[in-house]
Amino acid sequence: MLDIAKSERNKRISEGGVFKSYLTTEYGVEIETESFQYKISFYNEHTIRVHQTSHSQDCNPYSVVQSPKKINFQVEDNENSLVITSESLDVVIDKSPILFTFLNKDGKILNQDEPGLGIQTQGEQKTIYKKLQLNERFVGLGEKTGPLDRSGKGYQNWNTDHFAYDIEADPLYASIPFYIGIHNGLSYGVFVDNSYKSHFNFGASNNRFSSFSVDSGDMDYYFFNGSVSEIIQSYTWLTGRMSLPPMWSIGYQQCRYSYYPDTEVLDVAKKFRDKDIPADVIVLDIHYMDEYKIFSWDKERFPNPDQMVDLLKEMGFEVVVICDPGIKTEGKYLPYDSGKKEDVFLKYPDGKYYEGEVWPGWCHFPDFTKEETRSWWKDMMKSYTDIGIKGFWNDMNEIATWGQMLPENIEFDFEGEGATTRKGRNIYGMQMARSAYEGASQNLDGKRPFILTRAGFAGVQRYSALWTGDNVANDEHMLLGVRMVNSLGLSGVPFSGYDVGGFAGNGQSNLFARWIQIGAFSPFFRGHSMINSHDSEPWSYGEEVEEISKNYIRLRYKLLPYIYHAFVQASESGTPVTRSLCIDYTPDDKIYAADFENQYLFGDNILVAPLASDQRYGKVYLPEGEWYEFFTDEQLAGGQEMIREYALEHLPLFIKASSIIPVYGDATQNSKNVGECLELHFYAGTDHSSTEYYEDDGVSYESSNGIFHRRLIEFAPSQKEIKIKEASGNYNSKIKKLKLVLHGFDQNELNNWKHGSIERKCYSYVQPISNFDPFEKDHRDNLKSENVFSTEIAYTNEEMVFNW
Ligand code: MIG
Repeated sequence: MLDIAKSERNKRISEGGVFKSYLTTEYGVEIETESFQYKISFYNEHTIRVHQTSHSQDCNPYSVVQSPKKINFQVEDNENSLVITSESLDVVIDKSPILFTFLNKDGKILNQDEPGLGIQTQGEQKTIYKKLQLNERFVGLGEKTGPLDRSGKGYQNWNTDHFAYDIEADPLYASIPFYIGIHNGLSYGVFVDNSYKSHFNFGASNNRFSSFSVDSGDMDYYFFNGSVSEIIQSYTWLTGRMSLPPMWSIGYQQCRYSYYPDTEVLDVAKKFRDKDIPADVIVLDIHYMDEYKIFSWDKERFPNPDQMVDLLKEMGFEVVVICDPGIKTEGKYLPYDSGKKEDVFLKYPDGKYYEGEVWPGWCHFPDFTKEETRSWWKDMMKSYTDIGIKGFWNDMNEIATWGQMLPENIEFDFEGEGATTRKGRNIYGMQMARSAYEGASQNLDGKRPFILTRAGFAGVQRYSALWTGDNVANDEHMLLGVRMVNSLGLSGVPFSGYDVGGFAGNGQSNLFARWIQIGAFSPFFRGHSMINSHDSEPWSYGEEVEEISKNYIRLRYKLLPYIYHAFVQASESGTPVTRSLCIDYTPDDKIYAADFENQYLFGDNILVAPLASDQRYGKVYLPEGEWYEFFTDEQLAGGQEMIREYALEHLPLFIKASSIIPVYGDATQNSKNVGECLELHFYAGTDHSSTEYYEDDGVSYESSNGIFHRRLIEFAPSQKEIKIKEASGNYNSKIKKLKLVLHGFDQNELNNWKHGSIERKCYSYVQPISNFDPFEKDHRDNLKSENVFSTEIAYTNEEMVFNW
């Protein structure tokens, strides 16, 4: 008996196998053990793939868009280990049993397999155990609830529809098996490239290891080294980046489950214009359809959809329509008939189409993992694109069906490789988003579409924005949404957001006021709420909240050049639009504390400290450096915690000293009406800084043909110089007038200003709120700065230099 137990244990200890032989390849090494093959390959200097496989490979063809690259490395074959050294990263592979250790060039251990556990197999499930490092933190993993630092927590990846989820619920709609580990001033990333259900343990219920498991398929992961921001760059290089979305999709979007009939849709749009609240999009939820059948319109509620779309366009609105994947199994319904003819639907192993029940009734589901299906979907989408619709909201693509128990034996094409639900489920939503993106891009003849999805997987950012599903109208959810969007940003998805105001339940007016303020600093900015709940538009909560909403929506539009530039950064380097402070202030323990973990940088320079709706005092932590209160220009030293009083209309926002913020001061109505004046705001400081002003037509892909207007702006305080470099690109900027706005500058210094007059002014990013309640009078904050200097000149393409 004892012997059996012992040999069983020995077997479990060494499941990585014992080294037999190895071979050096162009990209790394291949190791044979008695049980497995390990393929270790460099993808770039900072990215190395560890792929454990047996004779038949079982990989994910959908997430990675790069292939291995030749870089310089050496292999040293020692008695007990194989050592791979490269310019930025070394890997030591113990031979008996196989164990991996990753080290940086200072010889510091970034990450290592836990000796004694290593890799283990139970049935088809494989788990890698990693030694828990001293005070190790874990961030990322995409759309997950819970804290910024996930240490002590465990999660699963299995795309799941979860209405009104609990604030600790897991899993949710989208899965991104990528996280970043942080310890001892070091950081590394791990992307587990396997679409089966996966499990991550960051030291939950144990003090020995962190681990990741895949329920089946190959254990195939990528290891990244570098700073947190370099790791995000490498991960998004590997899995692809967002292409620049249409400018209008970055504006305010108004949604409701559901606006109907067409006259109500037009009324809502008109109300924005009458009230002078900017907005770009009206979103149509499921009631636009005839009995919820996709690619159809309800004939009574929407008799002339093309006319309605035209009228909305005249008012300056784009239209986004919801798209559910289920195709009702009903004859004489084109998508059903042609879908059967083209054989595009998911099947059971016996070849019968899978049928599941959802909004339209019993449905078949297009197999988006098949090329022919994606091209069929593109043709179906013509009914929308032909009438000028450019926005597509992909819902229910987990796949959600009544019963929430998608059978596990359904077969997916998987680009001809074949897979069942177990491997295909997490991929489905992403491939639906891909179909929408590729289909709409082709149908729209050179115009950028806007694609939104609920479900997704690693790489979904190439096709779509993502929102966090059915949240609840309360403070905890509002703050959770901020963390989820920040976590998505750490995980390669820069364009994401939450239902502003809360989807399920009815929120109080203060909650909406706070939520719209915070939402204005979210990459995707959309108000949405559920059927049978109160109205939830910016004017639905009384005049005070309407004024607040108007201020912050307008502020969003004023900041469009700053935000658009952050989107350009995301599309070029993967740097997210909302940046958890763990990106730029990684070693600062304070930023992970429960009081401060929701704070983030919006773009390069604006720090947002979200505040709950009932909080009149905000606890804020400013990391190292010098800061300005955004509205008042009060100067604040970083590296300190503060408790500050905040009126309801005042969101805690701070600007880094030496920042340059481009602003469209005259923006109105929508993203097409940003005015002809570019304000460049400079905040006095000691550091040199630079940014770019970027403009293009906002709707086409012509920027890739050089049709853009782009220029570097440099601010050198010690040289007392502002330099706006010559513009590059062939786009004719709409800007005619340049306004320099200097914050925190010394009057005496500016006496030397050499470029005409510069005047001391009062500046405010927002309008004062009316005094609705005399008792509240003392609680109104004075959101303006008295100490700003500004000057105006003509805007030209040549280099402009200013000294003082
Ligand atoms: O079964 O289309 O998350 O935003 O309003 C619910 C109706 C289906 C779920 C989405 C929500 C949307 C709703 N949808």
